[in-house]
Formats: sequence, structure tokens, C-alpha cells
Amino acid sequence: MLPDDAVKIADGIRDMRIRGAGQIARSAVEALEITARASKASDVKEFMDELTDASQTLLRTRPTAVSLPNGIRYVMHRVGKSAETAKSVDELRNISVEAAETFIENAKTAVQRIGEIGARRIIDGDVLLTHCNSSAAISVMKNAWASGKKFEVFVTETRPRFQGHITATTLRKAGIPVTMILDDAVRYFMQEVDKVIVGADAITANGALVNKIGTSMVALAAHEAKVKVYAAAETYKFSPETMIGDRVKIEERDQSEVISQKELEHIGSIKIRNPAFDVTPPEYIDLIITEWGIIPPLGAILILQDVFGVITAEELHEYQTYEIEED
Ligand code: RUB
Repeated sequence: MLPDDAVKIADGIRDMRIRGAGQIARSAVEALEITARASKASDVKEFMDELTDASQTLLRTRPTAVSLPNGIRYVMHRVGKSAETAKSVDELRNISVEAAETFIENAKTAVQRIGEIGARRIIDGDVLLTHCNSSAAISVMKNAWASGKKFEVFVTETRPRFQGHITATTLRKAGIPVTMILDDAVRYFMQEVDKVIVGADAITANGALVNKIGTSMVALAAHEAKVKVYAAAETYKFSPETMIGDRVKIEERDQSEVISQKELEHIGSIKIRNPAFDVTPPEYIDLIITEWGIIPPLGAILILQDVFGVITAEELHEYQTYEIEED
């Protein structure tokens, strides 16, 4: 049984009250911390079972943001290693809490650092375009604005959940001039744009970007118009599974986000598809801005090798201290 506050976090991620890959990871790790603090386990094995249960619940909430399993892996790997020698539940609890707090702290620092690094790529007079709502991309724009650069931003609505409204509000509050456009108007306006800047739910080993549905069309329009595309991505969004040939799972959400039941009945029997993310190939991305610096997409493998080492499928599975159980 998960503590109520951890259940609330899992529910919040599932129904998107908690959203955006970075925040999803930080909240999931916080849920592990809450579980560790609340545990009344009488021995180390029982404590590990409780944390593993919590990990399983959190991993099932949303499938695409790789930051979620990477955040859980960060904590569980450290706790799992220490469980072999830990003398008491309290010792292991402290290790869990410390690992969770370190991950959350590092993740926040990463977003700030990306902002500082990325801001250097923005110059006076730039017209930017962003899609969806990314705290990493916003950090770049806010840092650039705070350093005195003057620019404006096209913000897409980002249907069906309208995350563009959140982005527009945040940028506006920072004083940045915003023009909101329909997602479908991206190509129409692209000739006025100097740089596209978006966030990431995952970066694959070959440097592809997994982000909000529509990102690949934005990148395609930018490529055609010779406009630069920057992805802002913390290193915990790089997917180790893609090093061994796995693909990032694309979440498909309910049709009710696209059309009401009443409208659907009016139209008649049709199929609705609602993928929440898409994949932009590395050829359409100029730079990935990480907290370690700026890399070309094909440098993604170097980040992965640095974080996870050169690993085989067996090692990756061994490295994980949990497995996602099939339902
Ligand atoms: C959010 C989305 C964001 C990335 C990066 O999708 O696609 O661009 O998650 O965000 P959703 P951040 O609203 O479906 O979660 O930079 O904040 O991690």
C-alpha cells in the first residue's frame, strides 16, 4: 500500500495535473521519498518490496517521458546496491531519502544551467517559436530575456490539451512579447522565425527527439525554411534503452481529448487516434542544449555512455533494480 501522498502524485501524473517530463520525474522521485519516509517495514527486504511496489505504480502512470524511469532508476539503483549490506531499515531509509533529494536538487539545477547555456544562443531581434510547454525551453528564453536581450516568441496552442496557454502565460509574466498561433499555422509563419526552441520527453541514442505531438512537423517546416531547431533536454531525458535497440513507447491518449462523445455520435462510426508525442529525426535538429553543454544530436550517444557506460542488454537489465511488470 502506497502512502496517500504518493498515491496522489501517481494519480496527478496519470491525469496530467503533474506534467512536463522534468516535473514528472521530480514528482515521481518525491513519491519514492514519501514512501521511504512513511515505511513501517520491519526488515530490509520488506522495505525494498515497498519501494519496488511504489516504483511499479509510478512507472505505469505515463509511458513516454524517459525522465520518469531514469529518476526512479537513480534512486532504486543506489538503494538496491546498499540493501545488500544495510544493517537496518533506518539506514536504507536515509539512503533513499538522500538519493531522492539529490536527484530533485540536481534536476532543478540542470534546468537553470540549460537556461544559462541556451540563452547565449539567442540574440537581439530574434523571433523564436516554441511548441507545447517545456520548463527547460522556457528557462532558456527567460534567462535570455533577463540578460537584457530583446526578442519575441510565437507560441503554438498545442492541441488537444492547450499547453501553449501555460507557456504564453509564463513568458508574458516574464515580460516577453508573445504571439499565439494555431498549430496548423506553423508553416505559414515559419518564414518570420529565426529559431525554434522546444523541450524533450526523451532523446534516443541516435539523437532523435521525442516530444509533444506536432514537434516533428514544426521541425520539418523549420528545416524547409532553413530555420535552426534547438532542443533543451536535461541528461536524465536520454534513453539508455535505445542504446540496446529498444524504442521509446509513444503514449496514445483517450479519444475524448480530441472529440466529444456527442460530436462523435453525430459524425458516425469513425476511428480516432490521439498519440501524445512524436519522433523528430536527428537530421532536423541543430543542437541539443543539456546542463553539461551544447551537443549536436549525434553526440547523444556520448552523453548516454557517460551516464550509463557502454552497456549490453543483460547489463542494462541487471543495472535496473526493478523491471516493469506486464499487467
Ligand atoms: C509535455 C512536453 C514537453 C516535455 C519537456 O508534454 O511534451 O515539451 O515534457 O518539458 P505533456 P520539460 O504536457 O503531455 O506532459 O522541459 O518541462 O521537462
